[in-house]
Amino acid sequence: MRTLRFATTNPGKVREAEEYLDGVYDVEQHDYDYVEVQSSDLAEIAARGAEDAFEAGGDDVPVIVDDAGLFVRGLDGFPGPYSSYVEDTLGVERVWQLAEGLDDRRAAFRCVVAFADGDTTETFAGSVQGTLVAPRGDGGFGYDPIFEHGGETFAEMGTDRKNALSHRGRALAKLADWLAERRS
Ligand code: ITT
Repeated sequence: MRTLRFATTNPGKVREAEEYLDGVYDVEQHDYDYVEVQSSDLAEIAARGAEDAFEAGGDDVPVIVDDAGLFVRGLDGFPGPYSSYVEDTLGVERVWQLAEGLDDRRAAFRCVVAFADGDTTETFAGSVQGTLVAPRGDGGFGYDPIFEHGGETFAEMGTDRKNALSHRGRALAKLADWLAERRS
């Protein structure tokens, strides 16, 4: 089986990619804090990150990087590209407290998966719409407990079901199709 190296500090992302690419790619985590360029464009952050992580790997193993964020409509897209910083500082419970007072609690998860192998850099985007709710469920990671889609929060779903609906699942589907086409 071919190996894809997932450069991320977040094991939750790796679990989802492993399950999605199961049997086709061996996904190994490189716990590497890639250089995040200052940008509001997830694709630019992910692409530069994948190139940086590929160089850091020092071999020929292709690398993927995933840059994601939660975009809350009633907060003009906040926290967006700053979602990681906001989770670390405010925390998910306080993001819910901010959202609780809003008339419009719709939100989207967006993600861009970038692939780099030294020759080619490609990006694949995915997004999913949902509504912010009081925290429920103990699966998933990050903002999953407050993101509801189809009556359930992402933290109430198994990885399989989340992958079938989620921003990351959609981006991974595009990556998998592209990789399959490239091999044929
Ligand atoms: P790496 O950059 O090392 O991959 P990270 O967790 O910092 O790890 P991001 O910057 O892409 O990754 O993540 C942005 C934030 O959004 C972070 O707080 C995540 O927990 C959260 N997040 C990303 N994908 C998510 C998902 O599928 N469900 C819930 N929260 C998610």
